[in-house]
Amino acid sequence: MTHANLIAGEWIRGTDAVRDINPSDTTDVVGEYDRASAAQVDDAIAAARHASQAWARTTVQQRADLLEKVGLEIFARRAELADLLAREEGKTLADATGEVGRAGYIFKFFAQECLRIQGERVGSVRPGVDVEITREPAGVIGLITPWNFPIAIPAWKIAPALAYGNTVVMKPAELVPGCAWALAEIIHKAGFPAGVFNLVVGRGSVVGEKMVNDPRIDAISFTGSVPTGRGILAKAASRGAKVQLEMGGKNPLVVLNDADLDVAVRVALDGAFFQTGQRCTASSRLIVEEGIHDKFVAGLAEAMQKQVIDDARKPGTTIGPVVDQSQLDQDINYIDIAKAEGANLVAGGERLNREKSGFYLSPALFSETTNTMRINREEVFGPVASVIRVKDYDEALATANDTAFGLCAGVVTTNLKKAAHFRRNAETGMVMVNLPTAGVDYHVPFGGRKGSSYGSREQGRYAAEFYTQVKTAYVMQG
Ligand code: UN1
Repeated sequence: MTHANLIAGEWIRGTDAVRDINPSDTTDVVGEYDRASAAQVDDAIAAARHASQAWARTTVQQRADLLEKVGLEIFARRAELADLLAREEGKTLADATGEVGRAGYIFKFFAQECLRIQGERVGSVRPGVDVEITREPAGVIGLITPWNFPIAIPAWKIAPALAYGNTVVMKPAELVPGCAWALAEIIHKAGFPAGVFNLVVGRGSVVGEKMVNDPRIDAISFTGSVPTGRGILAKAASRGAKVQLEMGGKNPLVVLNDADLDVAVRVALDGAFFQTGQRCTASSRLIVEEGIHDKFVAGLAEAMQKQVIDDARKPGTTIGPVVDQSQLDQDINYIDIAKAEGANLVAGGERLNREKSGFYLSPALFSETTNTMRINREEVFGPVASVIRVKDYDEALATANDTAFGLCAGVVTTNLKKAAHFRRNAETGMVMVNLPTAGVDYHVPFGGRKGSSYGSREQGRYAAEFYTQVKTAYVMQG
């Protein structure tokens, strides 16, 4: 089955197509998704621009009703969408089901959020003048989404964009066009006016490039790698566009001597390896205090042996495959780098063969690493984590903060004072206490500091910062 792009409310066929491959079984083609040509991207941007004014003037009730409809439809099709997600991306069916639910709730949340768009009225310093501060739509938004959350990340960008009265052109990652296409179909069928939401599948170098450079796009929200994000920022900012970037992480999980060992192992296993470690929030640096170090490493290695690495849709699988060959090559390359740097491979890191031909890799745990090694400086984006031994809490905190990234930091401890201190002093946008660094709520701000993020926060009501622009009106009283 072929899938066209959604441009100005019509399904427009492309010239060539992306083959969406199942990473659990590379003989399984999930579908063919047409690539939009540069001229078609141009049409999509023109359509979004054209639809922009009328959409900005719709009532909050009209927008709330449409978003609610999308949310309900996602829930009605949850099982089918989860199967598609697990099939094209490789996360387990349970994780995929959770992610589809998250996407549904995000639409429902922003349906309500439409009704809460607020302004302010303040007194003027001048007599006889009223001052009113309101939020207006940012305009036409370009969304560029990654492959690791094929429906939740599109949802958390599209829903606020539409809720606050913007129109959208979205380019999903070429590895996972299936979920994006399904979501576009749901949005189309819900009855949004033509051009309010446009889907353009294609390469970053063609479609993404055009979106980033086109002056008719007012703002770009991107989630993906650091080099791509930096490139987008340079180009989009140079023409004055608003930019929001969510990029990498090298998230620390600190385990203190007083931690409950079972909690520490469970939190590390989930944070580092679930969803094949393919989360920008994954815990890739496990910073462990001396007194609990050996027990923790042994406990985590034991828990890793119990994982079932297999077809994402097979009952019982706990960790699915790596997303594709090039990501697998990158993971294996970093495992080799770590070995060459003198890290000790405690468990895993092996290419696995299963009944079907997929990109299977056993999760890899390194010990005896230092924070200066490349394995602890650079993001791998796979099921690879390393343990850094530290002598006390102060060294743990300093090590946690000694990184170019700042997305999320976690601590496992039973000591309230240290938990509170860590929470205050971690140089990250998000902090977790006795919880994995990955796995976040859908209604509160998401984002990082330092090299992890740029611009204002995503999600929850904080999303308004990016998707609206503020107007201050001074009115002479009649
Ligand atoms: C999560 O950990 O639940 O790309 C969300 C990512 C993040 C989303 C993580 N933007 O991994």
